[in-house]
Amino acid sequence: MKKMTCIEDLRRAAHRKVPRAFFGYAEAGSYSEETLRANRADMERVRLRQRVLIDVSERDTSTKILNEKASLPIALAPIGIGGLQYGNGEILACRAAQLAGIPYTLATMSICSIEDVAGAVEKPFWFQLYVMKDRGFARSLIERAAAAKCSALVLTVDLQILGQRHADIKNGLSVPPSLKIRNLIDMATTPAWVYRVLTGKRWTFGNLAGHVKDEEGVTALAEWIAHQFDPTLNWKDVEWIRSIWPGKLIIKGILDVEDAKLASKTGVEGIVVSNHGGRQLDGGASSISLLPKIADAVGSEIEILFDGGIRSGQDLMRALALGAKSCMIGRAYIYGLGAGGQAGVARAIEIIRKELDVTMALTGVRTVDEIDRRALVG
Ligand code: FMN
Repeated sequence: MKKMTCIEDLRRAAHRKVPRAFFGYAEAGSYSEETLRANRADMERVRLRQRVLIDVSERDTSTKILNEKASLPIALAPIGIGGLQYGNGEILACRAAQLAGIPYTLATMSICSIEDVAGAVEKPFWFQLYVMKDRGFARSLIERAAAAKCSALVLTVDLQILGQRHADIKNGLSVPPSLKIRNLIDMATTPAWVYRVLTGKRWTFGNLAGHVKDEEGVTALAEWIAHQFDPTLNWKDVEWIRSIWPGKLIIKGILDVEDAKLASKTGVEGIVVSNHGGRQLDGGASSISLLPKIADAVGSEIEILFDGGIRSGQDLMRALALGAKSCMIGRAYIYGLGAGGQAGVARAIEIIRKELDVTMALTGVRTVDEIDRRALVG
């Protein structure tokens, strides 16, 4: 893994090792992918300010996220079917995060279930919730997360309806899934991937087991899920979840100042400024372009996390400078997972740690708390 010097190296390795359909799933944005591209393009436009002749011999990348110590201002974002990038992927990513001293978020739509992960790791992790039409199911997920001692609930609110990702349709991953001969040929070129996935704990949605009869198979399950995303979801549901989840609650998918103000009045501990990595509303703004306004409006009332387009420690620095207290990374670690399982995720985190450390030194900053807009040009 040492030869992997940047996230792009991990991306290329994952491209070789993960079958096309599943690598394409991780890469894709919705529709024309304008917002996906804007996340990166706008990130790169934020210019860091070079400072010199400041004693930066003692530097510290550690911080607190929601009042818990973290060795870096990042958490691993929830990634649906992450376990199909590498067998048992969620367990491996969670272990890498915990060894590195940062939070890991397990997705509702994970392959390994809440209980699979809880039974395989040492410390509590975060759980991401999609509130489905079947509120009894949502409640049962919350109860399972509490029983597994999850330390935060991340409520994703930007998927009341699924944004179309063309790549998934072309690759046979839409609903109903229709894997074609081409998928099988692709898989034949990645035998190590096939072996790991087939010998892993599971290869379908672990948290949803039992929701359709086993004999009805993956197609029925995928259809059940697609009909369960709930367009009626509203602020009353947030109140309801707040009333039944006693732990830390984070709303993920806020991209508007008005929504951020409403969120700050609900009693949640944090929000994630996010456009779901460009996978939902296409044609919308990049998350980095909206971060400063949201941070100015509610940053003193509620903890602000950020995601979208972070591929380096420099990007992390940009987001912190624009008002995020910490960030989530999605594809940056998923590439690592596809490239090398736990070691690949660990490598992704280490790459970002090193880059942040060097960037702090070259911008004259010694601690994460010191990072603010003075670290930027203009
Ligand atoms: N966000 C969720 O809240 N729940 C999910 O199940 C989920 N699945 C995702 C699957 C993939 C392959 C990707 C790339 C993102 C997914 N997201 C999901 C969004 C991420 O949590 C995060 O917001 C996004 O990846 C951040 O952008 P980045 O990939 O540029 O870092």
